[in-house]
Amino acid sequence: MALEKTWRWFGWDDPVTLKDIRQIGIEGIVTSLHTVPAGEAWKVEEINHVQSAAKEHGMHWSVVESLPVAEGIKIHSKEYDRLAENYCRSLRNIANCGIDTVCYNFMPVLDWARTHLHYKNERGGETMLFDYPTFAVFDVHILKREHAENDYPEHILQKADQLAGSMSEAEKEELAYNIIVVTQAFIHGSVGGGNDYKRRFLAYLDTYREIRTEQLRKNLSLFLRDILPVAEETGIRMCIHPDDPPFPLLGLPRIAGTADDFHSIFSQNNSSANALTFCTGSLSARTDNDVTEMARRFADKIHFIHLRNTAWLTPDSFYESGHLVGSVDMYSVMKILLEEQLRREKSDLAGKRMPFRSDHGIRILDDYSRAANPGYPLIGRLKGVAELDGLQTGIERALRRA
Ligand code: DNO
Repeated sequence: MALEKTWRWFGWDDPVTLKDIRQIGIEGIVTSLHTVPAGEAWKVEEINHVQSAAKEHGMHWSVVESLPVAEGIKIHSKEYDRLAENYCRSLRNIANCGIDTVCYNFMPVLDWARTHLHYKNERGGETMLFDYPTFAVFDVHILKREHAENDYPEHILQKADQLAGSMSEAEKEELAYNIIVVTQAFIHGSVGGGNDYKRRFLAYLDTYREIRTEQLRKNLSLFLRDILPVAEETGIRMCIHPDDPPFPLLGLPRIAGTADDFHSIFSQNNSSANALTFCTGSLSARTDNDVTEMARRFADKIHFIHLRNTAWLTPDSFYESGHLVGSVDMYSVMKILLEEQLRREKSDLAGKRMPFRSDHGIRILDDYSRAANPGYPLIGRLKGVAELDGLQTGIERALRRA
């Protein structure tokens, strides 16, 4: 009944090798074709190359994270038909290579956002933090986005003014570079590096000028209308990843952060192809999200799981607090997930598998001597998967007895 243990691998440049991952006791790899730009179709040979490597190491390619959704799909541009067609072609090829689970997100321009990548927690480990006033510094004082100040409450703007006054030019540059490039580049970021990355970023934001919440919802519906039939036909479970953080940023709409959002997405098409990546860390970054209740409500829609925790430093900032400790009641969430896994096994449902990965990790010990993408240190994630696996082993044993 245990959930499948998976690990995000960034390909052959990843300092953590497939051999290392296998030693951890991982069963499935979570990865993407990181060199194929968003919007282009994935080729069978390239997918098979990764699948064979995973298999040679006693694992399999469990989940595609992500098959990126091009900006032209999110804004439903003139390019839409070609992009949607390529997306469907990729899905067919992914299915041909024996993969049945695909994670994607529908966040405009920025995938996830953090303002501090090296925040020291109380034990001296390094983690990531999102501070709303610092984010306002980035938007209002550094990018100087037109009318940005209309998108923040007064108390945040005041704090941002003070902060901006105390930051050096180099610190401001680093903040912008981290948000636009460092946290995005390794996951199919739209903007990329180079000297004029801020200008290009603003140009991307501008393409959303006419797109408010309802329009973005509509664009997601059109995308699902076109790709879900292919997912159904090929047996792929399309798992939308929650917005991270789950509230609007930069004046852009966010439409996948609350129970109501997911209800509206799933009520459009109730097949198992229209599914959820249950990311406890992302969902917990909103105090009105009851993460345990969301796990219960959407259990049958969950086909991929990211487990991590967050804690509030101030009412306007949260940090990643590890895996078991924080505002998410990980015991209750894990119990619900295992009960769902058991239910699927008993009812012999297709799509039984519920792969999870320890999402992100705190940088500790040897992590300081090894390069890693933000959030993906080896030892911190290894600690996470060990803790989570211990938790699931205990709960599983108790459920079986009952
Ligand atoms: C960062 C992650 C994101 C997430 C994708 C899913 O660590 O939270 O890269 O996996 O947005 O589509």
